[in-house]
Amino acid sequence: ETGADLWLRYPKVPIPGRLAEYQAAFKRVVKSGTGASLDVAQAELVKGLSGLTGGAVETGAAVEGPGAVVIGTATSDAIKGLPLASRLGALGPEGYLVEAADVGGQPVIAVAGNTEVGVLYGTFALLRHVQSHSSLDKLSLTGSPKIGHRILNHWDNLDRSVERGYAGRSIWDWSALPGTISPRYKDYARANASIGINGTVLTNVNANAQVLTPSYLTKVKALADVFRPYGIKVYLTARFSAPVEIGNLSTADPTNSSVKQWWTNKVNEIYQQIPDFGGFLVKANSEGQPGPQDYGRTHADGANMLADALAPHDGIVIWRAFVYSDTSPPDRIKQAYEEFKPLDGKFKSNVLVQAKNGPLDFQPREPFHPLFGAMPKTPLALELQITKEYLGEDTHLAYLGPLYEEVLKADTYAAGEGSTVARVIDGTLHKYTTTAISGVANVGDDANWTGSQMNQANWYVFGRLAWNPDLSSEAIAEEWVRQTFSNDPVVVEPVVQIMMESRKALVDYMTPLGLVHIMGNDHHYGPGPWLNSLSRAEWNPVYYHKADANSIGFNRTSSGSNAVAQYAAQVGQKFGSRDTVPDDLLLFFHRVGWQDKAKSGRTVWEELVHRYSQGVDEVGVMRETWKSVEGRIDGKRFGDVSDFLQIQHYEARWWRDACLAYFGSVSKLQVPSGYAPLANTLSFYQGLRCPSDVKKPRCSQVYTGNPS
Ligand code: BDP
Repeated sequence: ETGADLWLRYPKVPIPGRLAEYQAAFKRVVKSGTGASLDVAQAELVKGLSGLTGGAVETGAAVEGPGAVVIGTATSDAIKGLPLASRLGALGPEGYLVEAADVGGQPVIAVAGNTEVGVLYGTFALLRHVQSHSSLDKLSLTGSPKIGHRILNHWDNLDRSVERGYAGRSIWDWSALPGTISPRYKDYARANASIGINGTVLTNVNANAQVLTPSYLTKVKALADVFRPYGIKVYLTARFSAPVEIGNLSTADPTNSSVKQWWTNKVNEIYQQIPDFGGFLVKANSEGQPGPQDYGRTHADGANMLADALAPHDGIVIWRAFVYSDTSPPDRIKQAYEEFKPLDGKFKSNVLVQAKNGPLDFQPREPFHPLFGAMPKTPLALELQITKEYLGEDTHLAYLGPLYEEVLKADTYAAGEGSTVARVIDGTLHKYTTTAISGVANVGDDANWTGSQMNQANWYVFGRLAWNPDLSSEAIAEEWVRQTFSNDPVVVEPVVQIMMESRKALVDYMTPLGLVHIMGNDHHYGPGPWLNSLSRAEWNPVYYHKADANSIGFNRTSSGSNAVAQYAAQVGQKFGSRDTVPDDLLLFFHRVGWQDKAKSGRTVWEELVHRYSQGVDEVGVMRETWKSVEGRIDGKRFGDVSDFLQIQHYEARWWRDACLAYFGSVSKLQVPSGYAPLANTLSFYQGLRCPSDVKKPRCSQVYTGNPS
């Protein structure tokens, strides 16, 4: 197996009793009503149930006997008379119910929704249930999404390179579109629909205006046509200077009437081709991107101008809050709040402001972004990174469910206790009428889609949490393993255990104790805490840890940058006090002496050594644990994961030794006895050059033997 089937593998059920139960229940799929989404739901059930039962499940026009799955909307002939139809109303346009029912005196399984797409979501819920070998007795599956727009953000360029992509080239083959439609587009849509994703931004936030030209819009339309039956809307990134670059105007000033007219015309042109176009995602005045500030206007001026053009078509603007500049305050992380908080209430109703999970930049661990809870009048969208830019890219196994869960459950205290980030973004806290969550996609044209077998889980968990941010990441991990590898407990338990420990292990060997952004410049892959040569201070790792002979850490308390004041009082006090700040975020908020004590009783230096060492050991345990599934899953995927775990183990040691060599050189402290000595000198690590294509031989190949 290459992994190409993702979690939609549908292998024959190996347990005789369960197989018999399924074979009796799944003889044919009866579609009540017509429509493109019903067609794909029926096709998916036929494919899935045929595979799982090992027989040919048929399609049928009517329930002719026992063993039918009946799919339809609430108003369809087969569903409308059923008792469950009355309960559908409360579930909204995308909700579903899957239950045993009686149609024409025959026991059936009904898959019902208020819309066809709801039926499709019910279809995938049933297939998930069956792929997990669960009983059909008292079957009752119900769901409706808590967040309205659940969107992948592709950072894909028109030349098929992918910014921060580690899974090959872009899956959008622009030169072959619209004439050639790769079968992958449909499988991409199936995979997304199966986890409830209902939107995709096709292009990079560092945008290229060309995608808005007529020839590209025809290609975009072709993709939208493939995705539509799966309930997936297409969005594009809008380059703010497009009116100048492709429109021959001399300005892109959002208050200029020609500029407004240009965007209105452009949006109308898009909707002519794509009537359900989702809208624009915009990165403006950030990292060199053009924006309204170039003309002395605000983010709200820029966003509202686009919002006006989109509003007649029900399109939305997702305006990113990822801003920092070299003129920013002495603490980069404060800028987004300072720029956006004063604009609360100034955005049109079809604008969302999208903030990354943390105030810095997708680090292995950072606190939640202080904008969450701070903009009650502006719907905030949460941006998570699925592609692992700072977390070991394709190779390192880091299941991001716990990271996502950590931010969703973080309490902003915006309206007292329980004001979690999840309640902010699902709109319940501030009564947002529009809600969204985005994940920066990790999908490419690699056979396994995501650059590694295990990275598929991060796509999966993003979708499942976007649907319901209250699900547990552990339960989702189990779901994924059951569908992707095996239902055998001797596989499920160890693999879930590896996944659940993996992100903590990575934080331990890369950025323990609240360290951040100490990766090598540009590639962000290997360690580079010593780096200090880039032109802008906040691009350099030394800016973030500020280690010297006496101390380490960034003082963000009231005696420092006072970034803690951007949080609600309870949160700011907790982070700002040395007594209450969790050690996991210690150096993010505090500057401490090397000999100060961590909560463990160890000194800060000893704690750093301890955590770095523990991280390497944890990967060793993950590796050993993985060995236990050998022979219980297919050899190809077993081998893929084993190979990457070996690389990860070596590279964890590289991270540990390089970071401790550097911090030890600054603090003049030695690795205490009882811990492995450093394998090489600091200058050795500083001399390593990490290849820009990290699939090439690793810097860490210098290690031999057991990395522990
Ligand atoms: C940073 C990435 C950069 C992105 C930027 C962003 O390194 O490639 O363009 O985020 O989110 O983390 O705009």
